[in-house]
Amino acid sequence: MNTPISESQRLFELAQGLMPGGVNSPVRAFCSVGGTPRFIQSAQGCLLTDVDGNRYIDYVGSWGAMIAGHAASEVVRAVEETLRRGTSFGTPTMLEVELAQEIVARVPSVEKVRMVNSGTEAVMSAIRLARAATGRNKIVKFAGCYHGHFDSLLVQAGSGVATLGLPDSPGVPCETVCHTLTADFNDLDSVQALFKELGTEIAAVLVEPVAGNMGVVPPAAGFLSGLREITVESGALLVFDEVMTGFRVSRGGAQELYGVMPDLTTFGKVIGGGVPVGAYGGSKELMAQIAPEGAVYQAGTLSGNPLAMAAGLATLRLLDEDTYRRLELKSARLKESIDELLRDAEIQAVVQRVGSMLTLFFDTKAVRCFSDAARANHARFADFFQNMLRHGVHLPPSGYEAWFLSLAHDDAVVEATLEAVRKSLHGSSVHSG
Ligand code: HOZ
Repeated sequence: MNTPISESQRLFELAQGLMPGGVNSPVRAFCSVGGTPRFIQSAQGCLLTDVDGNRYIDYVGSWGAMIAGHAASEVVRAVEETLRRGTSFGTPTMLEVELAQEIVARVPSVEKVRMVNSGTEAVMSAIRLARAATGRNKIVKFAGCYHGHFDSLLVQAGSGVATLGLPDSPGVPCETVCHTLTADFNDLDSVQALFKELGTEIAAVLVEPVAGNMGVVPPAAGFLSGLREITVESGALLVFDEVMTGFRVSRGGAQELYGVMPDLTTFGKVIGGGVPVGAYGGSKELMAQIAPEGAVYQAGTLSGNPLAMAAGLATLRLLDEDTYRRLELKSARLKESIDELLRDAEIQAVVQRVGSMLTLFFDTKAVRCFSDAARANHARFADFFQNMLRHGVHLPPSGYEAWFLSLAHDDAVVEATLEAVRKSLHGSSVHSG
């Protein structure tokens, strides 16, 4: 007898005829882990329910946006009330002012902010500003860091580009990437070498202060402050891409956690509470160069959209010192308990964590840069991923991504996750050595 086809399989087949790979963003297609992406019907807290009625503990969290959990009542209420008053006006609103106030109050390096619609757009705009402000063209990025699908940054990129094993993207003219220089994450010497050769042409160093798009890779001691020193000395700007880490790893993001102030910061994810959003900001002087105050042009029909502003504000208002402390405790417990399970099972793997972001790498040594992340055993991760899914836990479908906890991941959920990890490690073809 044939196994009945699930509704997710049926929809995926249909979707593949209608959308490239059946998805609207590549990592969702399960290419590197195999199998069928689950089509989600609804979500509440940290639980996803798919169209077949299966429930999963969610560690994707819309790739970090859902720090408050899915359909948090405060966020739903704020969006519903806003929705009733109209969805977009193309004129300023009070919500934009309130969200800007909230961001500026939490991040001292940001005195003024511009809202956009995605992290990609935020980074693209920040790079334009950095080039205009310095009168230079070259940008230093790090192998394995991902800053969205903006042409000039699709060079040795992490996230979906790494997951699919694409060297660089066709369709990006070499004239567009000739100003992009690549250094190694956590390797100041590789940055110094670029500055020694081309320092007077470098507009900015762009970095995820905690890399999250090659899996979670924390900055080594002195790395971020070293970037700060190099950029100050050479007159380049330091740009932190905090699309993932902003308002996630602490109240003021990674820059607060590590005590390093960048010139410009990009945001996304958490500040939209699950509605499309992005933002970039910096000092008043730098941001004064953006139109209409200055000549650097950047615009958007839906920028500062009321629904995104309302969802972001409601989310940020849930995030105080106490919620970050609770998130930290839960995340630390999850990591430490997985470490213990790995030790007991004699499986060589490392769990890397910063705040409520973590990644399990099937490798023997700590992962410090993209070549380390690429060396990890991704076939083992795929095996582990499938087992976890079978045991009701939905991880990001790639070993190059971060798992995200939310306020809704309580002790019982962490316990259930650990039980799934224990079964998945034992039930898989993952062996020691
Ligand atoms: N930065 C996110 C993943 N690392 C984006 C999600 C996506 O590419 O779909």
